[in-house]
Amino acid sequence: MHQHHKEVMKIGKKVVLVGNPNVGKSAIFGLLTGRYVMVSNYPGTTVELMQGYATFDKETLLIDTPGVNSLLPMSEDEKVTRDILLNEEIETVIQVVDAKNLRRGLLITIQLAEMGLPFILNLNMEDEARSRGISIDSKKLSEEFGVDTVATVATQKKGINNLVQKIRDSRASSYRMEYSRDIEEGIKKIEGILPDTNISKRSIALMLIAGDKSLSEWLYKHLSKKDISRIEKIRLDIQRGYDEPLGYIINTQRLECLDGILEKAVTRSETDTFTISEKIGSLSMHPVFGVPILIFVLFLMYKFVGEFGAQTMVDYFEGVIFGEYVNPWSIKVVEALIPVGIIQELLVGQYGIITMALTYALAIILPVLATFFIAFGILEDSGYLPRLAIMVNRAFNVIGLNGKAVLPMVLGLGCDTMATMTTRILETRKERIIVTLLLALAVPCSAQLGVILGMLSGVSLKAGIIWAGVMIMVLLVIGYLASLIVPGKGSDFILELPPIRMPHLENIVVKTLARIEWYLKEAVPLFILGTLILFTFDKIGLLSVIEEAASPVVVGFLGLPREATAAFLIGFLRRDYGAAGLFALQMDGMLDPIQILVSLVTMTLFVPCIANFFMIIKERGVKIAILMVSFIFPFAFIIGGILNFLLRYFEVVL
Ligand SMILES: Nc1nc2c(ncn2[C@@H]2O[C@H](COP(=O)(O)OP(=O)(O)OP(=O)(O)O)[C@@H](O)[C@H]2O)c(=O)[nH]1
Ligand SMILES: [Mg+2]
Repeated sequence: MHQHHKEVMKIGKKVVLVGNPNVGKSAIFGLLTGRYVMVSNYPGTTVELMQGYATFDKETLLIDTPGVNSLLPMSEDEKVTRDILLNEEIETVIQVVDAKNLRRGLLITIQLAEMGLPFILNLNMEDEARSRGISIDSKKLSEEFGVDTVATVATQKKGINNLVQKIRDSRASSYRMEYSRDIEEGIKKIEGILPDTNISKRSIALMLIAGDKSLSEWLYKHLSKKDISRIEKIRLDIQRGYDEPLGYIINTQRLECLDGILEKAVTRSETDTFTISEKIGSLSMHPVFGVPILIFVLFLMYKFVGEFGAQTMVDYFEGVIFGEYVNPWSIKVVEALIPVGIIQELLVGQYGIITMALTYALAIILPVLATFFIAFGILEDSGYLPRLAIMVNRAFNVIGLNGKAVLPMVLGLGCDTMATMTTRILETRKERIIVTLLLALAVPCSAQLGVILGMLSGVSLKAGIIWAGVMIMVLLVIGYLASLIVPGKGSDFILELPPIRMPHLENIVVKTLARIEWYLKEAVPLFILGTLILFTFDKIGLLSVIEEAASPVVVGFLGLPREATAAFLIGFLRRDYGAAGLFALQMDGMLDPIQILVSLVTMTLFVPCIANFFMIIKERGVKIAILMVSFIFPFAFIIGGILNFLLRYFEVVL
C-alpha cells in the first residue's frame, strides 16, 4: 500500500521516530515529511520502516518505526526498531511518548539514555493527558534526563514547529541509572569483551544480560565463538542469584527508578469520574453488553456497506452510469473507430476490458469498497477493534491463539495482504503461521466482503447467517486443528488498549483515498489481466475445455451453472473479482439462492488474491505458502460441495 524500503537510504541526516505502539509516531512522521503513512487507533499499525525527507530540511531523512514496548525485542517488528538504532548512524532520535502513559514511555527513555544516542522526548497526546487531569512538569523531566522535552498534539498539529526547532540541538542524555551490584559488575566484564559500535557498550551489555536472543546474529558477526560463550557464562553467573529471569529483574529495577522520577515530574488531579468514552469502551468489551454492541456495529455496517454501498450505489453505477452511458457509448465509439472485430470484442465484448474488467472494478466493486473503507476507517480510529479482539479472546484461546492474534484477523477484513504483514506483531512462529493460514482461508477482505454482502442482501438474512456461520466454523475448526499440528506455543495475552476516540474526519478521508488509490493501482491491473486471460481462453476454445473439465466439480459437485467456472478462474487472481463475476451471474438471473450461497462460500474460502499469495511467500517462505495453498483450494471446493449437498438434502429454503 505504501512504498517501503528494506534498506535505509544512505544520504542525509537520519532522524528516527521511536516509541511505544499507538502513541502517534506515524502521525508526527506525516506532519514532518508531508508523506502519508497509515495512522490508526490500534497498536501495530506500522510494522516496517517508513522513510521520507523532512519538509523543513531536504537533507534530513525521517524514519518512522514500528512501536516497541521495550528495546529488548519480543517480536519481529520490534526487532526492526532496535536494529535500526543498533546498525545505523543516527543524528537524532525523537522518542514519541504518550503523555497520559508516561511510565510506559520512560522505560524506553532509560534505554535510549543508556545507548548514548542524542534524543528528544516528545510528549504527544498532551490533550488527552490534560483531560485526564495529568500534568507533567517538563522542566523537571528535562533536568532528570538531560534532554529537551517538547509537548505536541499531533492530531491538531500543535507543537510541531517547536519539535523541529529542538531537533537541531538534540544531545545525548546525562542520565545514568545504577543497577544492583551483581548486574553492574557483569556489565563491566561484558563491556570489556564488546567491540565499538554506534551505541554504547553498556546498553548492549544490558541487552545481553537481559537475555536478548535477537542479538545473536549481531554477536556472531562481531565476536568470536569463545567471546560469545564467555558472555553467556557471565550472564548465567548473575542469573544464579535470582529466581526470575534477568530480563524481568532488569525491568523491575528500571521501573523502581522511574517511579522516583515520575513522583517528581507528574501530578494527577483526582478525576475519578468515568468519562463517557471510557464507559462506552468498557461496555464494548463486556461479556454480555458487548454482544448487542457488536451486533449494532455490524448492523450499521450492513446498512451502510450492504445496502447503501452494494445496492443503492452499485445499482446506480452499474445500472445507470455504466449500463446507460459508459458501456453503450464505448461500444458505439469502439465500433465506429476500430473496424477490427477482434479488437472490438477485446474492448467491449463479453470478456471485454471495458465491459467486463472496468465495469466490475468500477461499477460493482468500487462503490462497496469505498463505503467499506469509510466504515472500517471509522472503526479503526475509534479504538473499537482492539476491544473486539478482547471480546473474542476466549473463543480464540480454544484454538491456541490469543486476542493479539485476533487483531490481524480483524484487520484482514480491510486487506488480507496487509494483515499478513501485521502478523509480525505476534510473538511466536506458531501464531504467525496459524493466523496467516486463517487469513488466507476464511477472512474475506473488504472488496470481497462488500461484494458478498451485496449478493447476500439480495437473497435473505438467513443466507447471510449461514455464510457467516460456515466461515466462523471453518475458522475455529481449522484454527484448532492447526494449533495441534503446528509446533510451538502461544504467548500470553497482552494487548494495549487505546482509548475510545472520536474519529477525525480528515484522517478518515485521507485514509480512504489512500486505500482507493491502492485499489486502483494494485487490483484493477489484475482485473484487466484476468479479463485478457479469459478472453484468450475463450478465443482459442480453451475456456469451454476448462468448463468441460471442471464440470464434474462445478456443475456436479457444487451444483452451479458451468458459466461459474470463469468466475472461479478469475478468482485465482483476486477473489473479489471472482465474486464480482458471480454477482454478474446473479444479476442475470442465472443463480438460484442455494447456488448463490454455495458459490459464495467456495469463493470466500479461496486464497484472497495473488498479492496475498506473494506476501505469504515473503513472510512465511515458499514451502509453507505452497503447503497452505494446496490445502486451501481443495478444501474450498469440498466445503462448498458439502454445503450444496446439505442444503439440497434438507431442502432448505433461503
Ligand atoms: N487525541 C490525540 N490523538 C492522537 C494524537 N496523536 C496521534 N493520535 C491518534 O493516535 C492514534 C495512533 O496514531 P499513530 O500515528 O498510528 O500511532 P503510531 O505510534 O504510529 O502507532 P504504531 O504504528 O501502531 O506503533 C491515531 O488514532 C491518531 O489519530 C494526539 O496528539 N492527540
Ligand atoms: Mg505507526
